[in-house]
Amino acid sequence: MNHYHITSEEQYRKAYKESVKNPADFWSDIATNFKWRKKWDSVLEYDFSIPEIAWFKGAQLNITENCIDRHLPERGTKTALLFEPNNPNEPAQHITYQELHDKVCQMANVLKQKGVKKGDRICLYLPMIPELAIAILACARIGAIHSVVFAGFSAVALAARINDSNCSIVITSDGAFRGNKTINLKEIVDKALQECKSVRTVLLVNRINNNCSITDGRDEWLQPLLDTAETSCVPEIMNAEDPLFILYTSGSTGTPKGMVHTTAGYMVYSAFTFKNVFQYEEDDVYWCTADIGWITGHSYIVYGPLANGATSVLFEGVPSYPDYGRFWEIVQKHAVTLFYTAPTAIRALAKQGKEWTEKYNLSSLKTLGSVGEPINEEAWEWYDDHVGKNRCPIVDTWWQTETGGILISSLAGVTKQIPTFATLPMPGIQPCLMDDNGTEISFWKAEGRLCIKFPWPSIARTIWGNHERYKNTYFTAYTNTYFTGDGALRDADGNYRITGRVDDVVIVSGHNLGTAPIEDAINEHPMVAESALVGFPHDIKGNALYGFVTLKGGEGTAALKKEINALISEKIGPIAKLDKIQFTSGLPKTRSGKIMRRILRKIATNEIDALGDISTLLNPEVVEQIISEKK
Ligand code: 6R9
Repeated sequence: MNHYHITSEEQYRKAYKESVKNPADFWSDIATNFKWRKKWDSVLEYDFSIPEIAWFKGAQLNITENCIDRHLPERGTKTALLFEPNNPNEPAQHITYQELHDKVCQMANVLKQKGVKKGDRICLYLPMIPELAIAILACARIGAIHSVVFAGFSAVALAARINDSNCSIVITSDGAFRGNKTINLKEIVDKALQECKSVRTVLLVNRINNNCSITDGRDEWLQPLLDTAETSCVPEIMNAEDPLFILYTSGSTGTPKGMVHTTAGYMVYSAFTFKNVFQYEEDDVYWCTADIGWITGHSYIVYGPLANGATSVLFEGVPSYPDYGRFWEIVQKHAVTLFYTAPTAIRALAKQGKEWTEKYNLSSLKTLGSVGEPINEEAWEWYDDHVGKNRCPIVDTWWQTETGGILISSLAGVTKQIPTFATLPMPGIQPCLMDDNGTEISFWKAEGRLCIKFPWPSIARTIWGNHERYKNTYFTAYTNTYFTGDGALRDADGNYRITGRVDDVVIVSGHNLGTAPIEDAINEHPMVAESALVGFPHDIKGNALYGFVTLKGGEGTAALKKEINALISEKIGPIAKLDKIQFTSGLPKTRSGKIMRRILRKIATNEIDALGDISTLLNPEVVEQIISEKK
């Protein structure tokens, strides 16, 4: 039976069972929903000890034929990308599948004119504008490997990523609109390229009409080249395991890891999960608020939705501009039915009160999604009450850059949702929990380190240029198992609740202390805005706890430290009391809102020479300050 669209809990159970019992049959059935130039010889070959993983070996295809061409007969005039600009007064753009086809082909032809060949790496450093999605697809059309770098990253971070994979071309823009700011992207690129020898051409999108500098022989405006390029381009025939893209994710040692995703498995899995998690139907208007610079944007703005022939909204701006009603205004304006965002955005918007959600008509919404961090109960309830009006299922989707697609989530309205639980694995996903001794926990109700025992089609195949690091990071902690780096709790029915990164666990006097619940206790103090805990070596206890605490106002006194520890004693127990408390004006955070405990850990252990690249942080300046104020 073909399980491409799972519509009942019973069918989910059946599909899941089949996917575990006979993965090859299960995935080859799913794969028949796509267009192949040549069928595969084998569905899966793998060996986690090398590690080597190959899905649909021997098959040939082009992912853009699946995301664009095959939709043209029936959906040529349907909107593929719905672009909503930063400025609400600038008209939205509806780019149909036919137009997308033509634009992608033109961009692909320009790249070819510039000498790009299959396997070349192209860096895309662009704001959230249609050209970014088009450039991604243009690379895929001709078999070039795209490496998207989030356009909020600094010149240092950009240069490191360009150099790591030796990109020959950078596609960027003169600038970006972000809320009430304009950002001079070209200036950042110019600075980065002083350190990059591999780049021979820079192609420029004109977005903000500023007078940016042009380096003769290297920089060229894109539009005139596009205008004269053909609107058809024969797709390059790719092997199933040819690399599709590289996407950098931060690692615990500080240097970014270029995760490599390949073609066929990634396509099949991102499309399959998009369809089922969101229960996508033909007339849906789907909006994922992530930036395409993250994996969420790759899989669930571009590839997954387009492979299903969906209408995908691309939003250039921010949730707070021109005011905190912007998201809800867009939902109303485009009658969005499926909405996917992050807990950090939900919390930020909840803080602004319900006047904003009440001001707009949100009745088009059918399903809500969350991704990026554990969603706390308060945020979950607010999302459910004020956005979903208690009538939209919420899918809490757990996955990673490395996994390529959603691994654990409910299926909207089909399987049960439980607040703060990601719930059940997707078909084909075999999670397990490991105890502290590295043994798989055999009973259901348990807490441990989350691993995946069996490959799935969209698992990253390597780290660009460093297969050894790939092996060490994901496949050596436990034999024959992919280690996620996350901790999880499993209930008696097999539902998973992700508790956070396990590197956020500190062992104090032999007690395994998760930092999250202690931070929650600290944050209950009325003066505390935020806190982050890390471990540092202690002669007797092995490790002790170091707390970085930011206040809403007022002074960080010795008396306040006492109050904080009293609160921890009361909520968690005296074992969890902090040995050191440092009051800070802020905490180092990633652009997606994750606190960088790795940096705080280095500060706490006095390893400030080994901080790694901190320029990608939202607030790098806060690191200096924390170091200088440390006693
Ligand atoms: C997709 C994405 C991956 C890490 C992951 C985990 C955390 C993501 C989550 C979640 C709890 C969820 N995470 N989704 N934690 N519940 N629904 O975010 O990829 O940027 O690589 O981050 O994010 O800790 O290991 P990436």
